[in-house]
Amino acid sequence: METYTRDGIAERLGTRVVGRHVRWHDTLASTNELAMQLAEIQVPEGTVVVAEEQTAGRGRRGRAWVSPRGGVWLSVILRPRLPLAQLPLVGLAAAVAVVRAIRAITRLAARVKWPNDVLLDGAKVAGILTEAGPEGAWIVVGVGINANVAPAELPQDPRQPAASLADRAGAPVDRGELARAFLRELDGAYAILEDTAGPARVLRSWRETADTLGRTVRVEGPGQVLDGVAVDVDDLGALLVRTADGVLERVVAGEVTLRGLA
Ligand code: BT5
Repeated sequence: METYTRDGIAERLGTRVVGRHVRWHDTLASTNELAMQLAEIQVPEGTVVVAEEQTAGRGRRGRAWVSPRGGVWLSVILRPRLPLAQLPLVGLAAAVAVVRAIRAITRLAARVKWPNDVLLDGAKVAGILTEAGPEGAWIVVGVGINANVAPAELPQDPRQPAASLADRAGAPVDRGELARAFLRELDGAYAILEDTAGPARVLRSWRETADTLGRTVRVEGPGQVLDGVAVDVDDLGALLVRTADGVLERVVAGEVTLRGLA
């Protein structure tokens, strides 16, 4: 039975915050765009916006996110009681939640590329876009997972190959199961994040699922290109890269290309 429906998600979740309200749309420009408007008009925390298809799906820094039917495209509205500087941890927690959901439902060994891309054997299967309101009053966590998207519908960029779960698993993925697994994982991580020891625990789980650490990387932009070894993330989620001259650089934003094992 197809449970990737509003009721199929809303009625079976059993979460604390995430997914308390679910808004279902056939077509939207972008679930993040609508979720940000809803966040501004004070809809309850945990509201999830889902679309079967996005006509103007957004990636980071103005890039487009290809979102045909068959994927899981959703946004979660949160109001974290966290200092502004710690908001990036919400994105890292969401990436871990996506990886765990994919592993649980498909058994595929997904991993995270810093900060929050989800890869399978180097191909991008999911992406996360977090967008925050003034003073961090709210944050919208937008997640796109290429669940049952035909490979031919995905972007063909040799620098960053894309893949879908169905293609890699050899069978269609149950999107209801996948979305519920993700929302439950995010709900758990979100509860953890707000306790005192939470950020450290979230970072520990991020490190366990990361593909980036210990690798030779190139980090591009804004305004710089850096080559080095990704040694760790700091307590705010910034990537620490040791360059050839031994300097430890702290990266808060940029595109990482994985080169090889250090
Ligand atoms: C991301 O951006 O990875 C964040 C994507 C977030 C999408 C979700 S869907 C629900 C919610 N509503 C939205 O409007 N957005 C969020 P970035 O790292 O900038 O990656 C974008 C780049 O990935 C593009 O420039 C393409 O090269 C590539 N790309 C685009 N669509 C893709 C897809 N479906 N699968 C894999 N790669 C894709």
